[in-house]
Amino acid sequence: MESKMKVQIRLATLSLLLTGVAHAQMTLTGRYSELRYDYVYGFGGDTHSANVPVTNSALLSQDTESHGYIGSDSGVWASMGWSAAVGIDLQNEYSVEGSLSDFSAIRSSGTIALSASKGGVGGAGIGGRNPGNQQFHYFTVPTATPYDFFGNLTFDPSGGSGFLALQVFDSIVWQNVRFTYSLPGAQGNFSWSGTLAPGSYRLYSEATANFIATNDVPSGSRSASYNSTLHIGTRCTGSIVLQDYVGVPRLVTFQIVQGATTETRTAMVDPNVGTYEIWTNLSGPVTVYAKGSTWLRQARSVANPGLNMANFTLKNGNCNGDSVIDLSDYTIVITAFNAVPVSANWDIRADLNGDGVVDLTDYTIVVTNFNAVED
Ligand SMILES: [Ca+2]
Ligand SMILES: [Ca+2]
Repeated sequence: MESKMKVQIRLATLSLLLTGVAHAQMTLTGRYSELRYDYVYGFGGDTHSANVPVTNSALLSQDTESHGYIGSDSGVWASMGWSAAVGIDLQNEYSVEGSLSDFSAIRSSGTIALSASKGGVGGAGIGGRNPGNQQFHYFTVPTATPYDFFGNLTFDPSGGSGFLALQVFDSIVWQNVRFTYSLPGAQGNFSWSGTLAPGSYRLYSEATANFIATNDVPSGSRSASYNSTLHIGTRCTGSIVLQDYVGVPRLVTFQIVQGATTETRTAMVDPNVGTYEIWTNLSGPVTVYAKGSTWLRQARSVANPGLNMANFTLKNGNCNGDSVIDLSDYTIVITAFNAVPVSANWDIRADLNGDGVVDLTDYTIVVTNFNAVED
């Protein structure tokens, strides 16, 4: 007879097999933003200076920081006029796709732009540095996971610099997994892929710039910017047709379902391109659902998520976005019939084909697909 413990182990193994591969959740554990600038401008007793940091470590799913300064002064010294001026704009933002405890992407971007000028004996200098425009995003990876890291870094080499780094903590220091210093000129476009081992990681983004006006170069401006997207998980692609539609790109929501686990992802779909790209932390058999604002949800069974995993053709006519095309949708089109965006009865949900007018074309879409239901 088997012992009670052996039976429990067998049951645990069985339940693992039934639920498939465990869902690996990526957790954003920390965030830090700093916008810092310093300046000196003026002359003699009319000199102005400061070193201003603006920091934020609130952990949110998205945030934007911006800060700026403009200053100028002028005067007369020994019968000669002088002037001095500085200006700076700093902004950064980030967002995670998914939730803080189960994200699939971190997007980070930032800019710095500054200028300084002087006349006569005046002096002016400004910098966004130490660090300038900086962001950290800390996260944990529980199991070996693929990633795609792409973006762009630009700066004026005569007075700016910056970098983007994907780093892992080796229990003593942060080590670079990917680093834009490896790019030609240490800037430009980059697109890297690989696999992250389990561990603690951070995305480190920074841009700096500075300019000091001199007698030789009495005025000037400098700038730097970065933007990056870090996708965690397996990249999944396929074709998607937004039926009966000619308008601008639309957001499609995907749900990737395995047992009790559901991941929600979104992708902008350009009807002229007709493809999608999403990332998942699931492997093994899944059901993938795709749904657009006025398109019915469609389901596809996928043996293993990845490239070319499933193609969708979404049926249009679901004005109210529920699970069926019926009288409610018909009524929305009839109520807005003949409307254009400036009309009193305009309802964007009724312009099913996205051409800017509610007319017979939209009516026909509802009538043709009448009574269709979602997967
Ligand atoms: Ca409906
Ligand atoms: Ca229309």
